[in-house]
Amino acid sequence: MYDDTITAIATPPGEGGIGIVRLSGPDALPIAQRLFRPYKAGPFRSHRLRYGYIIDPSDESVVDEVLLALMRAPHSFTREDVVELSCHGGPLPLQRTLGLTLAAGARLAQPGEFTLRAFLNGRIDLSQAEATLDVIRAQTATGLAVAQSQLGGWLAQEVRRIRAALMDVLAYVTVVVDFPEDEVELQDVTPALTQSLRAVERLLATADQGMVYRQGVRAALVGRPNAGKSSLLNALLRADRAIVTAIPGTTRDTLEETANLAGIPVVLIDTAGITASSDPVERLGVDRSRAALAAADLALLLLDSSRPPTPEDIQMAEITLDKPTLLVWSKIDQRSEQPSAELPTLPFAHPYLLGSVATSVVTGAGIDDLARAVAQALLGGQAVVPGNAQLVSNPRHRDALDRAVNALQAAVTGQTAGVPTDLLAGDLTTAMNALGEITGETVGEDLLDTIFSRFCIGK
Ligand SMILES: Nc1nc2c(ncn2[C@@H]2O[C@H](COP(=O)(O)OP(=O)(O)OP(=O)(O)O)[C@@H](O)[C@H]2O)c(=O)[nH]1
Ligand SMILES: [Mg+2]
Repeated sequence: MYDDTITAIATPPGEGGIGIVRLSGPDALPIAQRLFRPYKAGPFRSHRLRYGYIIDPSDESVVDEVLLALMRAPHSFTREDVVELSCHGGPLPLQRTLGLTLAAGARLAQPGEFTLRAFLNGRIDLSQAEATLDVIRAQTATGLAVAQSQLGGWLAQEVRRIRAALMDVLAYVTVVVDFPEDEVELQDVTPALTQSLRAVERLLATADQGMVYRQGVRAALVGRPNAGKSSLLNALLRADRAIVTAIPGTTRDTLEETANLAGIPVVLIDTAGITASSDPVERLGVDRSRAALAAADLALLLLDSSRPPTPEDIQMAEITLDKPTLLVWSKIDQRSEQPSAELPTLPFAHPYLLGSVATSVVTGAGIDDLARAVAQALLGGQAVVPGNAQLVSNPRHRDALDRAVNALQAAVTGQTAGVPTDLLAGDLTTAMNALGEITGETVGEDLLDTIFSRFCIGK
């Protein structure tokens, strides 16, 4: 437990209905009482609201009319005494109230310090602390479900269960190594190791999908001028974001906007139609388009379905050859053929072509199909989120699971090959430490600093 009391404005800057100054630490209530004048006299009880005023003790002036909430340790977010002062949500009342808590003896909190205390005081583990940030930053409902699920602690429980099983094996191995003269009955630990290995592998197998929901992905719209890229961007966003005209070369600069495609936050990048033009401005745009494509996870290659592919189309298709690509036949409302008539095929093989969809921004045909196709492409064909949303979604966790798998594989291989038992202890310790990094049982201060510095002040 800490002996100092921290304070911060917990709500975002700007104007709002209310804004909250939060205090946590042993002196949270005494400090608050130095500036709070209750409307009615009476005791301060935990989890009860008190109505009153913030008073500047230097001149007795009223700073704001507020509600004070007291949450006594250990029944609070940090497991310390917490006081929340709900002020009017303007910069001045909040800044002045904050200033008065500082003058009364509190210290300004570091970014993420409330959550850090919740972690260090054992209320949540590190994966739950990280999940609080994911909840705040979730970009889609599915991303939020994944974050809430992790906040609920399933990952921590699963990791602890696997660590406990490995601890049993390690204890046994240690006895065999340290006290060989004792007649410990030799057991085959391979089945226990294999079981743990499979459990870690099952977690790891969810990570690619989980990270897509948490972090989102980047998809670049490419195609020759006038293919309909900006129109498609607007249709997927359901907003008139990009300028659309019948003049080829309308889009000069790349433009990014996040769309929610089947629960995945997808940053769509509209690009300038790449041509061999000598117009210097357009050439700059073309360079940016190539850069946008290079940094994207997926290419949406647009071909105008109402006319046969041109050499420019082929040139465009060729620059997508090293990217996972979805082919989009645009403007199907303008085709002279029957809607059921076959679309032309690409006149060459594309090694990473994941499928094709025909769309029209005029009739809306194919737009939802395209969103689903993008999701399918990004999730390796498994677009179904489990009902409990239990997916590993953090690269740090994936990296730790990866190292645990490697160490456990080495342990299993070693056991099978009859490697001396003391070497097994090393692999087991490596695996357990890697798993402990997820829950925070085996992390150093540097890593904690890195993780919590990404939080906002007041969280
Ligand atoms: N009928 C029809 N017209 C479309 C469709 N999509 C785009 N267009 C038209 O095609 C023209 C070009 O559309 P844009 O979206 O600006 O094309 P672009 O690929 O962004 O073009 P640049 O920015 O020049 O590279 C405009 O006149 C659009 O109205 C469609 O699905 N059906
Ligand atoms: Mg455009």
